[in-house]
Order: sequence, then structure tokens, then C-alpha cells
Amino acid sequence: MDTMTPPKDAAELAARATAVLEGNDMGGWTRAAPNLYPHQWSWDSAFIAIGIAHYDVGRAAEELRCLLGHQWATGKVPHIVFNPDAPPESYFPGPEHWASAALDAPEAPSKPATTSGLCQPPVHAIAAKRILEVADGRGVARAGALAFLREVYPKLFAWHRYLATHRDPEESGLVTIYHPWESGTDNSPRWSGPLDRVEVEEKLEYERRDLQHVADPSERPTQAVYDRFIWLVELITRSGCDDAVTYATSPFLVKDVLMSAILVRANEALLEISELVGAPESDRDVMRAWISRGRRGLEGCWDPGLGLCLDYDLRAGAPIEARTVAGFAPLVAGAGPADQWRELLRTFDSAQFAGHPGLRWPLPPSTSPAEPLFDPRRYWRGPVWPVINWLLWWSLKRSGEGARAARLRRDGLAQISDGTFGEYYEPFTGESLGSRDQSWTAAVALDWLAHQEEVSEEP
Ligand code: 2M8
Repeated sequence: MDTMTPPKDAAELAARATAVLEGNDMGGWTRAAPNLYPHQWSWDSAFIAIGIAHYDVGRAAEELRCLLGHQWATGKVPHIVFNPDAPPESYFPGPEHWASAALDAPEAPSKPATTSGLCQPPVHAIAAKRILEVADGRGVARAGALAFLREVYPKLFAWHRYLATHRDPEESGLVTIYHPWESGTDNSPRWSGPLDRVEVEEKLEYERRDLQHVADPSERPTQAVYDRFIWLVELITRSGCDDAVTYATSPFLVKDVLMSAILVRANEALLEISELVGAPESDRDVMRAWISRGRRGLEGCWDPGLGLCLDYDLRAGAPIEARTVAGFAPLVAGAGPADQWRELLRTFDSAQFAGHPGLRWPLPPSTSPAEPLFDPRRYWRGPVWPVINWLLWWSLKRSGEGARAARLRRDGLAQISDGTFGEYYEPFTGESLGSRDQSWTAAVALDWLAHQEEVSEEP
């Protein structure tokens, strides 16, 4: 297949997206990208499962089953499940880096370490539910998809319970993260203030592996940021990945609004799953309480001046004032006060985000071009992320914002129709950046293309 020229039509784009996912298929699980990311990443695999469902429902279920098979006893779903066959020099920090922690931690699922000790946004219940919807839409495998939901429901419930308890001892409705990697948007200016306060107390000996896989180092985090990433991993592993110790001592402790909003929606999806699998009513009461607590928590993070929702730095005791795509968390969570919703959409459409006149497509940059730390080429500091657009599209659709959602899908599809399946895209030129053949970008393409066939809702 010629992968240099853009696909000529939707059918060819779908065929190429399928080829990317099949090429990254490692047998039961999918690597996030061919070179840069040779392992299974938690939230990537949820999006990937949605894409795969469009051509193989059973294999899509297997993707999540494999990830959830590495769940910790606390309920935590690890952010990376390591590929035992990946050469050690392909990614840092690899399994050996987490080994001592995982060996010590009584909650770790397997020894020697096969996972990292962090977690990522909980998109999994949303994906599990979507697998059933896709199966229904295609008129295939409903019984299998239902059996799969029955099997994973308790694991997903335990995962959400972990986030609602270990990661929210204050019962604020907001999820606490210990490391920018947990947010999924690690190099975002959201974390610059809290990271600047992290002091690297020892000399770190390590070799970065990410820079060998990208065309230009300026597309990746700086060395100063990376040192702090590694130092935080060091502190977490030294604690034996103990939540209580990390909570009490970590120099980086932040309430993440995007992760919290995803948890709200994931709890809604899990509520629906609980009905389908006949889970006890008491579970539903618990989930309803988590949902309203989550929505209340997000309302409290609203910044009327910026017209966005802000993360909260627990160590500094202050909101984090950065205009990033995470500020649209209430759109992801759905509902919320009508005036906040209107304000948020105004911010979304303004020149600070999707209404910037210089954009190649009217899609929200990961960081607002109005932010001092905006950088159109650097990872999470400005480029547009197809997977974030998918999340916003899906959320807007569920909130009855069909026309807006349709525009987002149309423009998002136009962006990824170059057929490179870039990890991210330069907002003004549309250039594909970071990794190529990124699995979740291919997955988003497949879901959007299939949706086009399901309904016609162009505004
Ligand atoms: C990026 O994160 C990893 C660390 O987890 C990295 O930079 O090495 C992020 O974009 C994250 O959201 C994503 O899950 C991962 C794999 O695509 O890459």
C-alpha cells in the first residue's frame, strides 16, 4: 500500500487506518506506536479498542481484557503494560525501572514487574460501552460483547473505586495525580508551575530514548522537564508505589480536571453497563454519588475570568492558571450550570482556541496560542490531538450539541485525511508531528468514518 500519498477517499483512509492498527497488533494487545511507544498504554488501548471494534469486535474486547488483566489489587489500572519483547533501549523508563517497586508493592499484579506504577485517564468504561454500540451497529457479536461486559464490569468498578478513594481522600470529586504522565497531557503548561517547584535532589543517571524516535527534539519535552519526570518516578518507586506515602510526601500533587471529567463520563457509561449486566442496585447508588460529587467538584474549579475550568495544585494550595484544552473539562463531564456551559463554548469558539484565525482547521490546540508557553510544534504545548477532538466530539454529541459535534468530526477527519496517522498536528500548517502510525489516531479515524455512515448530521 502506498503510504506516501494521501488516501484518495474515505474507504482508502479506513483501509489504511486498519492496516496501522493491524501493523501495531502485538497479539492480543496493540502498541501505542511502532517505535516511540512499543508497549501497551492504558488510555491509548481504550481508544484503540474502539477503533478495532469496527473490524473485529472480539479482538477489541481482547485489547481491554489484556490491559485489565494487569490491574493492581487496589483497583489501579497501570499506565503502561510492558512488552516483554521490546528491546530495553527502545523506551525509558522501562520495566526494570519499575521492578523494585513492583516487587515490593503487595498490590502489584505480577512479579517481576510487567507494569508501571502510575495510571492514566479512565476512558475504559466508555470504550467498553462503545464496543457494544459498534457491535450493535454492525449487527454482529452482541452476545459476545455482552459476555465481555459482564466479565469486565467488576474490574471497571474496582478501577473507578480506586480513583474515587485512593485518589480522592478529600471526597472532593476531583482525581489527584502524582505525575504529569498520569494526566496523559504530560508536557502541558498545566504542569509547569507545579513541576518548577519540584526539586531534583540527586544526580540522575539515565539515557532518554524518546529523542531517537522523532525527527526533531523540539517536538518533545525539554531536559529540565524530563529530569523532573524521572525524579518523580524515583520518589514513587522508592515509596513502593504506596498511595498513602505518595499522598503525604510527593512534591507534585495535583487535582486534574480533565481526568476528573473523564471519570464522571466513565461512571455514566459504567452505570449503563451495570444495568446491562444486572449488577446490584447498591453499585448504582455508589456510582450516582461519584457522578454528582465529580460534577460538583468541577463546578468549583470554574474560573469566570478565563471562561475555563482550572486544575488545582494541592501543594501550592492554588488553582493552576493555564489556558489549555483541559479547561474544557465540563464539556467532557456534561451537564453543569447553563451559564458556565455558554461561557465555555464561547471560549472554545474564540481566537484563544478553535476560532483563532490562523488555524489550518478550526480545531482546539492543546494549549491556547494566547498562552506564553504556547509552542505549535512541541508535544502538548500547542499541537492539535485527534484523540482529544474525539473525546470532545463524543461528549458534545452526548450533551445534545449535535451540530457542533458534527463540525468537530468533519474538521477532525479532514485533519487526519493526510493518512500519516500523526501523534499530533501543527495547528497552523496542519503538519503531522511526533510519531507516525500512532494507533489511537488510526482508531479515531475508523470510529469517525463509521459514524459518518451511521447518521448524516452535517450542520
Ligand atoms: C505520551 O506519554 C508517554 C508517557 O506516558 C511518553 O511521552 O513517553 C502521552 O501523549 C500519553 O498521553 C500517551 O498515552 C503516550 C502513548 O501514546 O504517550
